[in-house]
Amino acid sequence: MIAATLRPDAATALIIVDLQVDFLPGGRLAVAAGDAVVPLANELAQRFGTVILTQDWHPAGHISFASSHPGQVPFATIPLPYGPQVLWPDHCVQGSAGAQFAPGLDVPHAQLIIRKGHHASVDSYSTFYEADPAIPTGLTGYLRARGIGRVVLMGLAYDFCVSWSALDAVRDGFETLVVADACRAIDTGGSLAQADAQMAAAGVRLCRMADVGG
Ligand code: VGL
Ligand code: ZN
Repeated sequence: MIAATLRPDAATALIIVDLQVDFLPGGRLAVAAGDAVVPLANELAQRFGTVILTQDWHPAGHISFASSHPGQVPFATIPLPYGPQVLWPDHCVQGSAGAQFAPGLDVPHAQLIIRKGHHASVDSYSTFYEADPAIPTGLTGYLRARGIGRVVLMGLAYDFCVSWSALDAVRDGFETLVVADACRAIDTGGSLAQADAQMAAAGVRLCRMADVGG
């Protein structure tokens, strides 16, 4: 881990990734100890003026659901036109209880919610680009228009939506940090080791809660 300290300023945004009921213990795609990061999000958010929430937001029958592919099972990987796709249990269906934010999430000053994965035939782990990288969410333009040059990410899951978002943030020229102890991973098929390697190679900096000043 590359330690980094930072003081959030007007050019820094916090992005809280997918703290939703379906990713918490008891949810449809539960991340182990995912609930542990909810209070960390609340605490971290107090240190930032610009806070963005992301929300996984799939239509029923989404292409990332194993149930949409007869004979397939969750956590298998299949080829799709935009690349390999891990198949998941049905989760974060638009408007469902599981798609709501974690009950303990308390970030009333968040200014933007990015919903992603809403195209039926394209998944979107990243909050910047869908799995088809030709489809942007618009977040880069929003951040640029507000003079944001640095993003700090935390949330669920470290090895999917957090790391893919971090890699795209670097690609679009943002200084990018991930608060590692405020994330939890799914870790399927080597995804955790791969996320670590890709983020290190791309120049994503990892830090801890204690490194983020107020
Ligand atoms: C996520 C798998 C499927 C995530 C979302 O939030 O990391 N993972 N959809
Ligand atoms: Zn999803």
